[in-house]
Amino acid sequence: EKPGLELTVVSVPSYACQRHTPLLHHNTILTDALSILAENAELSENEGRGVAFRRAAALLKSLPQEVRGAEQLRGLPCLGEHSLRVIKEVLEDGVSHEVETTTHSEQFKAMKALTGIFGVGAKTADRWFREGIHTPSNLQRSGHTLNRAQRAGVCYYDELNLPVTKPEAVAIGQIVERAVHAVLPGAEMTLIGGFRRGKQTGHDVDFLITHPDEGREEGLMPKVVSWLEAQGFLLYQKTTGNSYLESKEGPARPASNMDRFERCFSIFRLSTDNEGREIQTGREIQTGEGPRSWRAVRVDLVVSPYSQFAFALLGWTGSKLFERELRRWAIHEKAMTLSSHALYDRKRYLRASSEEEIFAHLGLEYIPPCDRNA
Ligand code: DCP
Ligand code: MG
Repeated sequence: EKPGLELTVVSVPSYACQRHTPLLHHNTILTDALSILAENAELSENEGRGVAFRRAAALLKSLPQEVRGAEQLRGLPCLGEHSLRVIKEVLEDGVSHEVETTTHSEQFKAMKALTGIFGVGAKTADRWFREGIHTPSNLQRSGHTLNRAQRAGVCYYDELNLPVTKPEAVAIGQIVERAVHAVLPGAEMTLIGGFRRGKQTGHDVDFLITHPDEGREEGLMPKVVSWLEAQGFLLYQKTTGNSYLESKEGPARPASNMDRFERCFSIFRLSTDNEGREIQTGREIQTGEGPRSWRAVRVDLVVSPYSQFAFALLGWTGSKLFERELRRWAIHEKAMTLSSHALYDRKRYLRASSEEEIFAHLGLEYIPPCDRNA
């Protein structure tokens, strides 16, 4: 063995929720390759395969050094046969044949382009692909009837595929805060999702809203949405109601991983005009009709009762794989069920008012949001 190549890792735990995974890490070339294969598997609705690649990538993201040779990977968990093969190829040749073939494949490109339309999932995109529709313009010419979300998705396609910057997220946050305080004084708003994990860009901006007096948050979402609509901040919105059943023993046990909070999927109209009132993101959007002074931004709003706030915060901070790993840890290692609403030790509801308490209930070391980038 070549000297100096051995990683100074004694052991790496196998669940991503047991590890610190920073945003910036040492193995981007490898994780980019694995992420392409994960994405392709997800677009082909092969969830198991997607998760396997995501777990392998997450393991590499948590390593303290760059991997230079396959021998350094001996004894590490989460690296399946297929992932190892891809990693070795990239280490030896600089590229993986399978990754190259995938990124150049017509199907992958079309599926990415079509699922890049807001309101279009893998199933719909696949159906259209089989009909010979490969791009949003193919779709527009096809004469297909689109639903309201998809029409907005096509209309703002380019902008919604432009990363949302941190200053834009902050500007949106100021607007949402004004809305929330206008309709319910004392309500609290927290930035969640990727931006809470320290990301500098995102595909959307996510916010969690609550009120310290339990019950006051009920019916809050329609009021927030009406205020935003009246002020002309919304290009699109779809609100789904809270369908969560509560009993004296605490929130109902999760029937699935689906959240049942009051939720609003929206597209904001964010002013980018430096002459504009409060928002100064200084970004000019080019359209077919020339430049304009606002851009469309995807924004997700979630309302949670105060008693469930810590669970909602933990469940909505992500990353998606980190969340999945937390739930897997809870079930398989602790015989507990975790959701964005509650944690149950068999039948017993475990109360928590902070993320730290939830990690403690789960017997896990606390991992701060910036280290949940699995
Ligand atoms: N989430 C989840 N499962 C879902 C939807 C959301 O676990 N089906 C959680 C984890 C995500 C968070 O909510 O991190 C926000 O969802 P996003 O899709 O917005 O993901 P991110 O904010 O992490 O990424 P991006 O920067 O692309 O918005
Ligand atoms: Mg997000």
